[in-house]
Amino acid sequence: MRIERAEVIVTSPDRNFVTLKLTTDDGLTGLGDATLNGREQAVVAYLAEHVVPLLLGRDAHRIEDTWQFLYRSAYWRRGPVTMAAIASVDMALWDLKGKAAGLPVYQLLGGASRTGLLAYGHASGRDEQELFDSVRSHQEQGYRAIRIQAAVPGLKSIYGIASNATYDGNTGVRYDHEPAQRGGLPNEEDWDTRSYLRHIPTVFEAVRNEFGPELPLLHDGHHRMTPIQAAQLGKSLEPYGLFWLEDCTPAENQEALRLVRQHTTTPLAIGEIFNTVWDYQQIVREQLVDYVRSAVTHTGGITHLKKVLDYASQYQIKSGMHGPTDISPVGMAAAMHLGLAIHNFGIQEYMRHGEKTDAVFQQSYTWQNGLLHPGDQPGLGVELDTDEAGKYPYVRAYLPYNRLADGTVHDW
Ligand code: CS2
Ligand code: MG
Repeated sequence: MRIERAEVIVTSPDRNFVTLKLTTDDGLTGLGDATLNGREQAVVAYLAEHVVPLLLGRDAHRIEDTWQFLYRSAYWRRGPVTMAAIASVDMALWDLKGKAAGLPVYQLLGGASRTGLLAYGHASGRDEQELFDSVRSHQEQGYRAIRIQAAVPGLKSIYGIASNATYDGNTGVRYDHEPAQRGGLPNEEDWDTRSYLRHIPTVFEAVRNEFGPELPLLHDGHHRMTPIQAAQLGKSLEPYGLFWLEDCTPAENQEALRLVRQHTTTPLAIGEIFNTVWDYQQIVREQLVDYVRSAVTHTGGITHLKKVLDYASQYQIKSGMHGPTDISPVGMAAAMHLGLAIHNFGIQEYMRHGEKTDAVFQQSYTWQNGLLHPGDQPGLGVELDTDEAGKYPYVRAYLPYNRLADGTVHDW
């Protein structure tokens, strides 16, 4: 099964997506997601200029060898661009192998370890009422676990507050939060950690009073606190029994989490901006996190993320794969196949894509009673309609950034 064609397809239905499409000499096609929000064209160039020439004529069955070849022969290793490019090749090869075998990818990964995947959605609000409506709307959509993000008094705009915070079954309008803004320069947002630290515990107190103690609640600190501030927040949220506090502090310095761990038992999730097992080495070995947040798309594909999760499983650390709308339906499907097969599955993030995106990417995965399932189509179970994709040309888009009151640039 030799690779005869390799295409890098860029489309922008509801947002930009980069997809690698491989076609073999016996006419099978495989898809891989290579979307890196706000830096899409860097991965397009890496694939088109440097990887595609290396794939033509290769035996598509040799997934591990191809992974090692792309990782080691590049000489320059790791990083978001390289690992998204390798991830897309890896996903496309698993898709091809599944189609050649007539099996869904999860069967090739060892079969199903559960009947479905618990998923969480994003609820958010500019005020308490909007937040409560957003939580209820997600419960009506079947979500059994919900991430809570709230506006902070005194701050103009912060991460995670949707332009539309509810689903409308009549109009089909979905929860819409797309931080990357098209056609311009990055938006500058304001941030103040002390106001946030004062406000967020009051939000969780209100949500618990309104929705009770059982509902699993998650929160994303989005890399904005110092280790001691993260420890403070984790401690002040303990009474509300969070499922997890995510990205509580930037983790380039993995030791930073030791201080957080020393002060709070709130479960910690980290890793959506990590790209390789080496980013996790210390925090897993020292039991400094409880959930691995990496996405298949940004961590070298199914082959490499499975190694990260197998390593984490020795420490009883579970998966919590990244799944916002900037992970394409191909990347979401890959996450679901891996999530269904591994033992240490924790939870899957699931933001619903828009109608245009659903028309470009035909998906066989399902969402029922709060559980995701990748479906039983051979391969990954997602097909790309190139004509439909061709309707939506790429538009450059940037994620926002933060400045503190004194003008200092801060993590967004
Ligand atoms: C976020 C993402 O979903 C999450 O947990 O951290 O929405 C993140 O902001 C985007 O993926 C950035 O592209
Ligand atoms: Mg996050």
